[in-house]
Amino acid sequence: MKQMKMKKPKYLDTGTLFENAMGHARKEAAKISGIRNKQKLIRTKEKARISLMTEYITNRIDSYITSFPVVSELNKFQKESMHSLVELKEFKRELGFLFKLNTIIKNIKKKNLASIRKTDNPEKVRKICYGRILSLKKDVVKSVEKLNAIGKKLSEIPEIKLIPSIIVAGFPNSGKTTVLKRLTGSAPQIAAYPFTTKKIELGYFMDKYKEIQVIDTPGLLDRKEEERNLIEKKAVNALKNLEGIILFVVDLSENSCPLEEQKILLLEIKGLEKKVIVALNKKDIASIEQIEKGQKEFGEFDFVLTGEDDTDLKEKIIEKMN
Ligand SMILES: Nc1nc2c(ncn2[C@@H]2O[C@H](COP(=O)(O)OP(=O)(O)OP(=O)(O)O)[C@@H](O)[C@H]2O)c(=O)[nH]1
Ligand SMILES: [Mg+2]
Repeated sequence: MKQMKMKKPKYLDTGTLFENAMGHARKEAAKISGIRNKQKLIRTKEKARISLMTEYITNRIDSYITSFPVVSELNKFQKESMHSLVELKEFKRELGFLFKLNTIIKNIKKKNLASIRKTDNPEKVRKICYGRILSLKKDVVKSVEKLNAIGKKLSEIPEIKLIPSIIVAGFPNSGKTTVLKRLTGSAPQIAAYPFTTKKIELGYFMDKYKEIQVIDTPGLLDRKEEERNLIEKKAVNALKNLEGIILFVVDLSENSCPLEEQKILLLEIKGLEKKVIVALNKKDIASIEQIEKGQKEFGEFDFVLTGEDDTDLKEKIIEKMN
């Protein structure tokens, strides 16, 4: 199954990184034997400790750095998702800073391995080397902590499957997530207040042997792009940059917003030139007048009355996909 994969940043625990590195080096170096000349044995062990200790740290930092996604390799949806979650400038600066610190550690290793060959006090050289590396610990920890927080935010970016999809959109509180749940059985948070959904949620249902993906988005208000909040921007990003049929959910009961205003939002979304299905939702609590008004107001679109049971909606989706 093809998927919009994105690298998942690793989490690096710096709490014990340096101490573990030293412990690991000490233990491994202690195993070295078979050198008769005592002076040579000591030198070999101290050399090994420098290499093992530094590599323990730099290998982990290297694989940590490369676990982060490369912005230039992302598609538009992922790039915009990243934008809405983290400050790109700060992210790049922090990653660059950690890379530099890692290079410094590698250079300290090289320099000290060179001087340990010439010295008659290898233990002293190893201690100086450890001291220099430990003096960088504070900076490494600070940088990794920032990157760990960034990585956690990035893990929110959904892995969208590249299969026939429905993108659910509409005003806050109109019932989008409820529709997702009724269609797919998936159960993200549903509540009677606006902006319950703060990120994109996915669900799936089967049409015979074909899997259909339902992409639930946060609520949108009918307002200018520049006035939209970060949560709304996630919805706009999905609507613009993902492939699929838009399922516009209308709150017939007008609890959250009058039908006319919901229609204006839909007309704006229509401009994206994607296929649209309208779900006239909450029919169970809407008055007959509201239902009639809804059918008239949205009559120019392919619509289905929904609430409680969404069998008709499923059929409409499948029909529209073929
Ligand atoms: N009676 C009735 N209530 C509904 C229906 N659909 C949703 N609701 C209720 O409307 C409220 C909002 O539902 P959600 O599914 O969270 O709405 P949403 O559009 O996802 O909201 P945001 O994520 O905040 O944009 C909840 O209290 C639901 O139980 C429906 O068909 N009938
Ligand atoms: Mg929701």
